[in-house]
Amino acid sequence: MTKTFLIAALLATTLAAPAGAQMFGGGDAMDPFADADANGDGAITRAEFLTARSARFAKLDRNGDGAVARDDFGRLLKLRPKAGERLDTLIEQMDKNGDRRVSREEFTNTPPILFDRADANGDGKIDQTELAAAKQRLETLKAQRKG
Ligand SMILES: [Ca+2]
Ligand SMILES: [Ca+2]
Ligand SMILES: [Ca+2]
Repeated sequence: MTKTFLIAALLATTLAAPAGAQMFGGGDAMDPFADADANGDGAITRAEFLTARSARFAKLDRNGDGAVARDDFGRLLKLRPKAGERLDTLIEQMDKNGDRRVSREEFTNTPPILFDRADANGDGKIDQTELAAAKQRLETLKAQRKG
């Protein structure tokens, strides 16, 4: 497993615990595949994935200042300091200019590693079987972290 994939997976799961989901008003913003199938044909194309990711940025940037940073998660981080530590790590990895904030450009320019991993047969879309396998891998990662 590549380091980059691990980071992407952590980003997808770090704040996905139920407590976090309530804080964010639903878990969709944290699920990299949620609502991605825009045309409802049961498969997620690369374009659909990228569009969904872009929309997710807007949800993560809760204070709407154009960057995802600690101040977007103030209340949650007080309740869950460990989530805050992980968030710091993720910001470090995605923050290319070192201002400790992940701009929309930094967020969306990250290669869609999760998509490429999930598209096991490389046909440019994630079908239901591949989606189930990808979610299973994320669950396994989460379980390992709780370890
Ligand atoms: Ca589709
Ligand atoms: Ca923000
Ligand atoms: Ca595929």
